[in-house]
Amino acid sequence: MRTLIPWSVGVFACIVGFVCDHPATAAEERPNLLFILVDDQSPFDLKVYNPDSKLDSPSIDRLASEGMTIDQAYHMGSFSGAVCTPSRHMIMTGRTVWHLPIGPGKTRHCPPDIAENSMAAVFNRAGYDTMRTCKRGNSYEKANALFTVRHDATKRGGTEESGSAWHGKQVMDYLQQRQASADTDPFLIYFGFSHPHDTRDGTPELLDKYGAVNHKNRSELPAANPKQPQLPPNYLPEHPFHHGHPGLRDEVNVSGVWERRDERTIRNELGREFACDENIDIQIGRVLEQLEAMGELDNTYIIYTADHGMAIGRHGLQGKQNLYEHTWRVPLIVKGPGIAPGSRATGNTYLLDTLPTLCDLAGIDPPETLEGVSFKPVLEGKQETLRDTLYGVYCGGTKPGMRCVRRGDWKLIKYDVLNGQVHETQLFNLAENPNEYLPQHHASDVIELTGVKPQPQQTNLAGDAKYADKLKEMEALLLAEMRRLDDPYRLWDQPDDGLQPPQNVKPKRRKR
Ligand SMILES: [Ca+2]
Ligand SMILES: [Ca+2]
Repeated sequence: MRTLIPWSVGVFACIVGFVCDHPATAAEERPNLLFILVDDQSPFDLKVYNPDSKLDSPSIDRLASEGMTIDQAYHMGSFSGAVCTPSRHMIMTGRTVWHLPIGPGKTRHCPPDIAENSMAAVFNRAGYDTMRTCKRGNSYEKANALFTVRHDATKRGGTEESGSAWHGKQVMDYLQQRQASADTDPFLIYFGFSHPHDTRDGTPELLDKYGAVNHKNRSELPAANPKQPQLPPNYLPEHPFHHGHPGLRDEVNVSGVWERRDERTIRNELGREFACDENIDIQIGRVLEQLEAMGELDNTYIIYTADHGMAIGRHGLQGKQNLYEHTWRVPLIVKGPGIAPGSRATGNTYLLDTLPTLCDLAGIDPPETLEGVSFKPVLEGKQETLRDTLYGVYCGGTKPGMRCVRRGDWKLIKYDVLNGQVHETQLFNLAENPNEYLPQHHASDVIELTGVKPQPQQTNLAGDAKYADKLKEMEALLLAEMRRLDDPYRLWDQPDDGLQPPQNVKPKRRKR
């Protein structure tokens, strides 16, 4: 009950000889930080972003009702099919996508010793206790290794030991050990999960709740079940043109889905996703209760987010390698001291703003290598957004790949893939068309499946002469962002700027 009666605890600490020059007061007490990162989750799974969702997530709902929900949080993108990897490097270093210690920018645009300014390093130096649990791999190992206590393992099974409960247990054990040893140092806990990333093996109870099965037989469809989540409103049986990454695992080889996009397959997979989502929510609930019991909850900032979103049938896609809102956006909910309960803000944040924000919340001098911006002023209600313009990239397949830019209600996506075979432009007004409906969503067979009949203006507006000026403006904005962020590529209808784009790295030949 430290936050309720700091004086008596301070005196107690003095008597038994802990750290004690003088009793700590609530104002002096440095906050704890609990950073929760789930693997592959669209914000639209969650009721706080999508009131139509069938997902039960009482713990996340609680964070939202006691804290702030940020509506426009994004990851900046990826130059690799493993979108997790650059995303997690951005989280760890607070640097932009082309300025990371991996990828095309690593030699020209990133200091060599950046791990020394990554999340755990910064907080260790500031006297925080740092602890981490997460999946293994597709991440920034050099930065992960710096957490003082670390329990990483990939847990995507449907049991306590093999699933999300294992990550929950690591945090519970850690908190209980702190309690037992009366450790009063502030902590930074990186509470990562391996789910809802596939394989989405849920627990039997939760699979049953969402009418899903761990479907393994490639030659059969999973059973239909009315308890399964409905098809997403922007579901399509196939994407209207090739996404540009042939043979991409997430689009052709996810167990239970493979290349199928039919209703039964997608609804079953969404049921599996929800079973995994709810299991994560249960683990968060346990940890919140433990913090409350320890008297630490009120002095802890809790940040909930995902490394990127996910399609699962939206726009006929299955994976995380696209720039539609369901995948480019991430959930971001923050509860903690000074944040108005039940508040919302637009935000316009990136995941690479995480480390600057954690430093700001903890009152730590941020390292000079950060390129993100603290969103603490947004959390305090002093500012609605951090920036006007948001940029996104996916180019883990054929180059130069996909790019997008958003400003206000307007969003542009461009595709330059398959060696010039695909040149596509999409322009959306997200206030009118938040689900990014395309002409294909207006087809009667699609409407019959989803039950959603989009309005005529809810479509790709790129070819509409009425919006020619807006299109030009957004294209100029995209080019300006590509230049500003050191994007090493240019699209077919952009000046080449004299760049020599990086060549595709050929995979190393395996020795026999
Ligand atoms: Ca991921
Ligand atoms: Ca300690």
